[in-house]
This record gives sequence, structure tokens and C-alpha cells, in this order.
Amino acid sequence: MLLFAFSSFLLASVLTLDVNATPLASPPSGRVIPINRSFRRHKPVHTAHSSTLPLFDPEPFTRECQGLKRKYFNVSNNLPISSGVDGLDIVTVDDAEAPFIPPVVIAPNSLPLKDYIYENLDLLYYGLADLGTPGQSFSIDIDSGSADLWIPVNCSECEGKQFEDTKSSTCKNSHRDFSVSYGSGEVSGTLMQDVVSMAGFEIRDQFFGAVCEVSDDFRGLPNDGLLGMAFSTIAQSGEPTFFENLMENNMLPAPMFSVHLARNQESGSEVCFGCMDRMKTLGPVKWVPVCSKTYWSVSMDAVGVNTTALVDKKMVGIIDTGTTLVYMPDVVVSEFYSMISGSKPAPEYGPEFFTYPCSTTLDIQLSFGGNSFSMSSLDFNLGTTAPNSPDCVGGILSLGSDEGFPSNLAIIGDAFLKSCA
Ligand SMILES: *[C@@H]1O[C@H](CO)[C@@H](O)[C@H](O)[C@H]1NC(C)=O
Ligand SMILES: *[C@@H]1O[C@H](CO)[C@@H](O)[C@H](O)[C@H]1NC(C)=O
Ligand SMILES: *[C@@H]1O[C@H](CO)[C@@H](O)[C@H](O)[C@H]1NC(C)=O
Ligand SMILES: CC(=O)N[C@H]1CO[C@H](CO)[C@@H](O)[C@@H]1O
Repeated sequence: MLLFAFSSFLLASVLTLDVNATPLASPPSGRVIPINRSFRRHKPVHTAHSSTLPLFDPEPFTRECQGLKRKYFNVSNNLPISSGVDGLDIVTVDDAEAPFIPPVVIAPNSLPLKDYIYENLDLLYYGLADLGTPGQSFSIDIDSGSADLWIPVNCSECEGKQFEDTKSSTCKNSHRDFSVSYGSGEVSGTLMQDVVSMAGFEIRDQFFGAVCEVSDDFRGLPNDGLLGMAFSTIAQSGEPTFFENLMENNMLPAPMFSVHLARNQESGSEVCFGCMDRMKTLGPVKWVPVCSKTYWSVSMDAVGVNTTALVDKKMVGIIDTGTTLVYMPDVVVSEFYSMISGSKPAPEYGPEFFTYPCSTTLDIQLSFGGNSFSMSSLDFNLGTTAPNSPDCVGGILSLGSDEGFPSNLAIIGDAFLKSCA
């Protein structure tokens, strides 16, 4: 079931998720998300000076915390995890035994993504999609943590661009209700079908939610709609995703997609359908098996500060490009911060938050299948609690088991996925 190995701790490269749950002998033909983890030539040590750091703004994150409860409310029914039980056993093999080698395909299938930067924070990544005949163009959030596509139609309270279904000659209304909850809000409307194209790929009769109601949380964001890249087993529509249709129609050079997320740069991020951009990686590909074909879920075994202190706990991590920060079970997170002297809970922002001394040197490691990847302090540090305060808010947040989150669930968002030490 899985392939994954770090040949060297100093040459972390690509975190790859392999969905194929077959024995090692057979080649994994499944879908993968290689994530550019880049490399580090030396320890990713970053000493921050509070005077130069931005002030922490809790607003987008308290909102994200609330939203995660909705987005993941059904997670224990969809993943092999449960409260109070340890995660899955992990098998690791090294690269030599990993037979799936993604081809190097660059530009043609890659869709540039824009980074929505809000007060120095990378809040979401979105790209362009065309819908209908003739095509109408929309900005779409790329979300690996959900599995539906939606666009506003006749939405009186929506702020962005809306699809005019009456102007498309190929649009079909299924007259089925559609609704879905996300980290950043809720949407509802009708399920429709039309031509969707992205990155030069076109799918006819792609199902999408024509949403006429969108919760407050979606307002003020630059994207018009959202594309779920997880498995349709968790799609509220129950219909194949855009990516699954690309696979089904044999349109992809390889059964995979990859994302590259840049830090604090409006351009430069991308999603590659059926390809990975080798220019964005260095060193061998590391593989982690996907635990279940629902979310892009992988076994996680540790989170650590420096190389010595580790919280050793088996978790299931969901790779979620639609979530900004990193979330782990409350017991893990309090143990994690207890390894950083001077850190403390920050209930003034919510039970999820902790602060730590801004001046502390941190080398944060998240381990998947026994292999560590680092998270840069630049991505961990969310800013100071007050002007000139010595305390900064950390980007690893706590998921409360009393809020109904399984005690071994981790949600791995952009703060880690974009991070290169
Ligand atoms: C919750 O998950 C189960 C198992 O996949 C599924 O049958 C059910 O429809 C889901 N409920 C909702 C409201 O999504
Ligand atoms: C949107 O509004 C137009 C004009 O009122 C209507 O013809 C169309 O059916 C509506 N579309 C949806 C999906 O409700
Ligand atoms: C991590 O190691 C550095 C030295 O390499 C040290 O200065 C720092 O205090 C350590 N941080 C923690 C949280 O252990
Ligand atoms: C976000 C990130 O880490 N990008 C890196 C991906 O790999 C290329 C090539 O090594 C680096 O230049 C990028 O910085």
C-alpha cells in the first residue's frame, strides 16, 4: 500500500500521496498529490524579531475553526478513525520499491493559481475555470479537502461573478438539491451539468452546484466558486469530480495531480493535472499511502520541535489545500507547545490557539509514515499578540475532542503544504 521514503533527512523533496492500497509488488496506479516540499540545505532555523512581525489578526482563523466543524462534521463516518483509538499502522518502503514514477510534464497541463494574501497570510489559492457554452470564466478555489464543484447562479447575496445558466447552450438542470459545508462557509442551490474547462482540459456534462445561497463566510474572498479535488465518495452531489472525469476519459498523461503553493507571492502557485513539475522539486519523491479513498488522508506519526522532542502519536492527516492552517488533536497540540518553553494557551482567541516566544528558534517537523518534513517558522508564525509583544501565535491549532473531532484527526493545511524550510 504505500510508497514513501526519505533517503536523507536533509533532502526532503516531494510528499506524495498514493491512493493505491494494493501490496507493494503491484504498481500503484492510483491518484497522487505530490506536494512540493522543496529541500533544505541547512536547518530551517528562523529567528523572528517581534518588532518586525505583523500583528496577529484572529478573525480569519476563528472563522476557519468554526468552519472546520462543519466541513469535517462527518469525518469519522468517512475515515477509518475513531475517538480514543490510535491511528493506523504504517508501512514504509524506500524509493527503490516504489514503482510509480510520475512523468515530467510541465507547462501544458498546469493551471496557474493566485495566492490570496491577506495581511501577509496566504489565505487561499485559486485558479481560472471556464463554464458553459460559450465559456464564462470564474475564479475557483482549489480544495483537496472536499469533492464538489460549485459556482454561484442567481445568488442575490453573492459578491463575485455568477454563472448565467440561461446564456449557456449546453447547460442542463438536474433539479436536484445541492448543499455543502466547508471550512469557510456553507452553500446551497441546485445541481446542474455543463461544460467545464480548466488548464486546457474540457469535461462535458460536469456536475456542479449552482448555488444561490452562500454563507457570510464566503463574502469578501476573491474566488467565485470552488473545485473539490478529493474523492467523489464524499461528494454531496454523489457525482464524479472534475479530476475523476479527466481520469475516466483517459485525458491525463498520469493518474495524478500535484499542487505547488507559494508563500506570500500572488503568482507562482499551480495545480498540475496529470503531472508534476520537476522544476518545483529536488531529490527523490516520497510516498505515503492514502488511508481511504475519501479525503486525501495519510498516516501521521509525529510532530516535533527540533529533532529530539517528538509527540509520538499515530494520527490520520488530511491533506487539505482548502484549509489555511494546521490542526491536530488537542492532546497532541498541548504536548507540542509544552516542548517550546514559554508557550501557553491563548484562550482570548479561542481554545484552539497557543502562543510562543517570538524569539524562539524552531525547527518544526511533521512526520508522515516515519519521514519528517519541516515546517518553516515563516509559515508557523502568525504574528504577535500585541505591538512589540514578545509572544507570537503559532500556526498549529488544536482540534477539541469535546467538539466532536476524532482524537487522532489532523488537518494539514496550506501553512504546512506551502512550507519549504
Ligand atoms: C456521512 O457519511 C456517511 C458515510 O460515508 C454517508 O453515508 C452520509 O451520507 C454522510 N452524511 C452526510 C450528511 O454527508
Ligand atoms: C436563474 O434566473 C433565470 C432568470 O430568472 C432563470 O431563467 C434560471 O432558471 C435561474 N437559474 C437557476 C439555476 O435557478
Ligand atoms: C531548538 O534548537 C535550537 C538550537 O539548535 C535552540 O536554540 C532552541 O531553543 C531549540 N528549540 C526548542 C523549542 O527546543
Ligand atoms: C514553495 C516551494 O517550496 N517551492 C520550491 C519548490 O522547488 C523549487 C525547486 O527546487 C524551489 O525553487 C521552490 O522554492
